Amino acid sequence: MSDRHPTLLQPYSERAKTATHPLSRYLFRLMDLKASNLCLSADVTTARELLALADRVGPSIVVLKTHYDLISGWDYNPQTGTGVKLAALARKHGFLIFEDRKFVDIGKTVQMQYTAGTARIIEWAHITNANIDAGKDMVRAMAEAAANWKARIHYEVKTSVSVGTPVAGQFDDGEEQNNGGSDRDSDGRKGSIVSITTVTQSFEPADSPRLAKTNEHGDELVFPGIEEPPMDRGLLLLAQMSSKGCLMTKDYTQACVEAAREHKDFVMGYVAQEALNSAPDDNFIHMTPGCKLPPPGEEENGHVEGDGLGQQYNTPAKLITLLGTDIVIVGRGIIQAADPPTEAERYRRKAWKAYLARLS
Ligand code: 6AU
Repeated sequence: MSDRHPTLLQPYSERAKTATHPLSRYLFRLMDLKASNLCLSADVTTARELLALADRVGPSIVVLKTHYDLISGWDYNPQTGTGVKLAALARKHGFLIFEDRKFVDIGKTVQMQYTAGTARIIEWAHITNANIDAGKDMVRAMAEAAANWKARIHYEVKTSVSVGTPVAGQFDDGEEQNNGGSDRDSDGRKGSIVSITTVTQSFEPADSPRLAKTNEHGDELVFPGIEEPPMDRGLLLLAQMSSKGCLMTKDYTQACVEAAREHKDFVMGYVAQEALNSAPDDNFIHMTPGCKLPPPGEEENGHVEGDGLGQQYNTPAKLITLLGTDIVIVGRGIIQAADPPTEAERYRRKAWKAYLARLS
């Protein structure tokens, strides 16, 4: 870690003023507002569980991380599907969506994987990540794809279909589809889940506050205290991994740092195990997985065992105060707890305390 880089001692509210990427500026402000530097890794297996978890844990987090490809019943409909429902929950609770896709391929392929195909990740995920083993041109390719996407939606014909803000317990589970229940339509969907109340067509700039965010009843909830995030998309470079025996070398990590500096308008920062800001004007954001707390009642900073499959864990105090990361990413530590929202609050408090300790 670059010792005592100025960003290690700066409050997130200050870093919000100097970060280059609009989404980073927004995220730092959100962290300050919610007193949270916690990302939930929502590694559950059904769309129903994912949406219910996002709704219950949303108040404690600033980022929700998905692996859409491990979710059964993911609904790909671009207007009413799982991505849209997640986006509504993100607006309601104030968090960003990070699809942990770990793109790695030639530039043309990653452009297509990012913007098209079944999942159309760019449409619903504010943030995604890339392993740049394939070379730095891949980052340029993704940056171009994101810029083109933003330009295209700027004046596209917008068909807005209201879906209402979902709440826990109301979510469809793809696995249950086609069971022929009487409350289902011919597609096997529960008629009560998605109520299409308004269809409008208009030409509207993407930064319009009205774009696809309101419905006839005006009942889509929006988190108070901050405006909605900018339409920009952001990339995190997978610079270091938490797993035992990881083959990423120092040279690879350094190449990530160079690629980030070359694409400040698209790269928000890193998924890494330590802070990588070293040049005077570096202000990249760091998110770190492999984070777990010892069970309540045990020594707070004690050793935490790995998962037996290569994952290694550190406490929020070590990762944030000592190693200088900004956001801790926690999956099983929260999901497997008896009450995930209570456990998420415990992680939020510890991670925030570790950040305050770093400042002082
Ligand atoms: O807290 P866990 O161990 O249940 O989950 C950790 C999550 C998983 C991994 O796919 C992801 O974090 N992850 C990543 C990411 C975010 O890119 C990198 C890494 O080095 N280690 C890691 O666990 O969803």
